[in-house]
Amino acid sequence: NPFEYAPAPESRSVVDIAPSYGLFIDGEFAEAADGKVFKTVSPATEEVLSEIAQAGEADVDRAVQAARRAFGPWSALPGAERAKYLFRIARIIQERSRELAVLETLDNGKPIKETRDADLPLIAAHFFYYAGWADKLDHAGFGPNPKPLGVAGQVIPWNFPLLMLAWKIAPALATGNTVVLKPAETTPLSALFFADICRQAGLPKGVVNIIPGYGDAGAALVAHPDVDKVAFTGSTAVGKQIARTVAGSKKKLTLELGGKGANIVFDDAPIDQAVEGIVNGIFFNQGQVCCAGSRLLIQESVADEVLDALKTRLSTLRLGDPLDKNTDIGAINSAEQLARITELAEAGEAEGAERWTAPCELPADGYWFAPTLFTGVTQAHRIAREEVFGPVLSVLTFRTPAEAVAKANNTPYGLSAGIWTEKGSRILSVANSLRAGVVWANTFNKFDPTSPFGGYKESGFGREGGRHGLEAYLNV
Ligand code: TXE
Repeated sequence: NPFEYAPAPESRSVVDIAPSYGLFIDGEFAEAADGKVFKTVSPATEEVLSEIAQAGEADVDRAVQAARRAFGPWSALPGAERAKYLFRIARIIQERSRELAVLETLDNGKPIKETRDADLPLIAAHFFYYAGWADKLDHAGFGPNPKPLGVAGQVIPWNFPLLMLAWKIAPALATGNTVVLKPAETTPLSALFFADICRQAGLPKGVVNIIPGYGDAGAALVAHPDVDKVAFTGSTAVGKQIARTVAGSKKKLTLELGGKGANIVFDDAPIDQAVEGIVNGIFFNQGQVCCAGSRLLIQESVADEVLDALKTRLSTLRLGDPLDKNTDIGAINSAEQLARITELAEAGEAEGAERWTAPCELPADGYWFAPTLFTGVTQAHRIAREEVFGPVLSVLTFRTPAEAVAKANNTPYGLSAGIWTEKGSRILSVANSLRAGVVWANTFNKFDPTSPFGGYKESGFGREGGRHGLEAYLNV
């Protein structure tokens, strides 16, 4: 029993969740115009955490109008003044990071180890980084005096709720835009706490508006005629729909969609290090990561060795209470996502791949999926082509570097890839041949606010992060 000696879970008491929350519009929390609400639950226990006002079309309109009114004065502030607000927000995030980490873990289901050590530090770093740009836009290489676009309508997913918010809001504010952001319906809480942080930082009202709701609210926001810029992270299907809505309008668009990343292990790779990277690549955040290394490509001569080491390592992972500091694998975010993962894993078996499941007990309540890998996968299998967005690794083999590259690129997606080899020359040649927005070498899932992130092909377009991330919010 892996839980027997586990120390006490991270204290839930550091976060005070109110029984209900309103929409954050024009600096105030308010009910939805039609009074609708929805519940957000903890995916690890199915306990209701809070009741949330559900935005409809009228609320979207109210929020966009508030952002429009705020745009004039906000964009007219000297960059150094906007920077002060962003620095203040970054510092408050740091001060409240324990509370936010516990909150995010409760609402999302991911291990506290991840929210505490990965999400929150990256979130604060993102605000610090873009705060630093706010007074230097004339020197960002876009020519003199680049101008903000106006009102940004931003729709984000549930896998990194507060980090995706940071990726969207920090560059938008630094460049002088105002924001209406719709968080995902299963993870609205950290965005609402962020609204409170905006108040704490004294951010002028209307500069940031947070409107929790479902896809219909996202669609209304994207279609609103007074929105100047749309930024979306989510499924490729919805991304395509948004592209159709925005087509022909004045709106600027960036899309960050799905992925099917290849993690390529060559025969000269440092195997122990590679195994850690493979585990991180697909089991971090239960595999609910757009840039997950969900396809493992192993050179044939080391395939058995790598798989043995991988199974041994996977057998040591602890699945369970996400608030326990020792937990490696938390809950799946929702019943719907669990159903999607289950369906694709069943398709893997039905199509003839061999399924291996890490030995672990699944808790009775909540949404859980044990770390799973499939061997004997061919390129035609659905689990080799479709994004599972869960803790499911598809293993393929290759003989030559050229074959590895061909297989890695044989996907409609192009977000991420990993290379494991001791040869520097091979890293360079393979990385240059991969059609992916990010290629990691001898590591995986490393993020930094200074690096642009985004996709090739159906993984979307536009870049977030780094200097390039500014461009998406400027007329240059
Ligand atoms: O995504 P949706 P879902 C992939 C992943 C996952 C699948 C489905 O493969 O299994 O998508 O997840 C809002 N107009 N990714 O259903 O529906 C929605 O309310 C405007 C990859 O959760 O795309 C939420 O806020 N907005 C991905 C956001 O879009 C709409 C992260 C994402 O939800 C809308 C998430 C509409 N018509 C899922 N319909 C990544 N790239 O990281 C829904 N939304």
